[in-house]
Amino acid sequence: MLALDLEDPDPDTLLQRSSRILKESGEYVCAIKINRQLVLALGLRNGVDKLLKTAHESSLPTIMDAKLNDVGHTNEFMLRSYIDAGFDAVIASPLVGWEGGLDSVFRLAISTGRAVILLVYMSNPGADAFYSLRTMSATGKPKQVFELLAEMAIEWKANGVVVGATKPEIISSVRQLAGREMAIFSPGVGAQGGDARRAVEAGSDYLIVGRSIYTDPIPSAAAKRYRDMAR
Ligand code: BMP
Repeated sequence: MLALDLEDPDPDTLLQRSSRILKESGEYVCAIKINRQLVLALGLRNGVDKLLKTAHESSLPTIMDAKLNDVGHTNEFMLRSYIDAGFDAVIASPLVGWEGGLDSVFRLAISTGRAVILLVYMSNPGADAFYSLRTMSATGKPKQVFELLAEMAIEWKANGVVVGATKPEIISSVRQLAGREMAIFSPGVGAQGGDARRAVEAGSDYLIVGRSIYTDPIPSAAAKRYRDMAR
């Protein structure tokens, strides 16, 4: 999956560059992930929505990496804006919990045929400080935070989970816990040091790649390389 996180001080140039990378690399990726940084820079209307249209013309699903993590009514409002702009899926954080947190997100996603992907273990080195904390589950069994989050994803019937490609051993644990059906999305390949082969062998279904594609002198060639590696 292509993480389209380009930066440019000029919004028109940013849109043109993002669109070019998307068109050139599109045939080698299976989806597009857009981050809040691009939404801030371009706006949803007459900006990011143009990229979504381009992606959809190539049959590429679009994922809004909103990391939704607020109370229910604002989560719902944000998700509705993303859906209205044309997004097919959203990334949310399960830390906020179900009731009055992500319940509204799942409800809206289900009623509009959208997917929800939950953050279970982030790819950055500092993520260990929280996601691997040992804690006690409701049944009194000791568990690590990411295990609880993966269990929430299963219970809430999320469409997938995010586990950093930099943590192959965690990918394996989540795969064991969640079974074959749960899609695992792994960012952190390349620029953050994650190894594509190790992530896939550990059980990841989708590699999320940003800088290692869009900063390459030939982005389409880099996208093809990662696609071939994943295969
Ligand atoms: P890059 O391949 O350039 O490192 O980008 C990774 C992308 O994945 C970024 O869009 C980032 O926001 C996202 N991401 C991540 O890097 N680690 C996570 O744990 C979760 C993410 O969403």
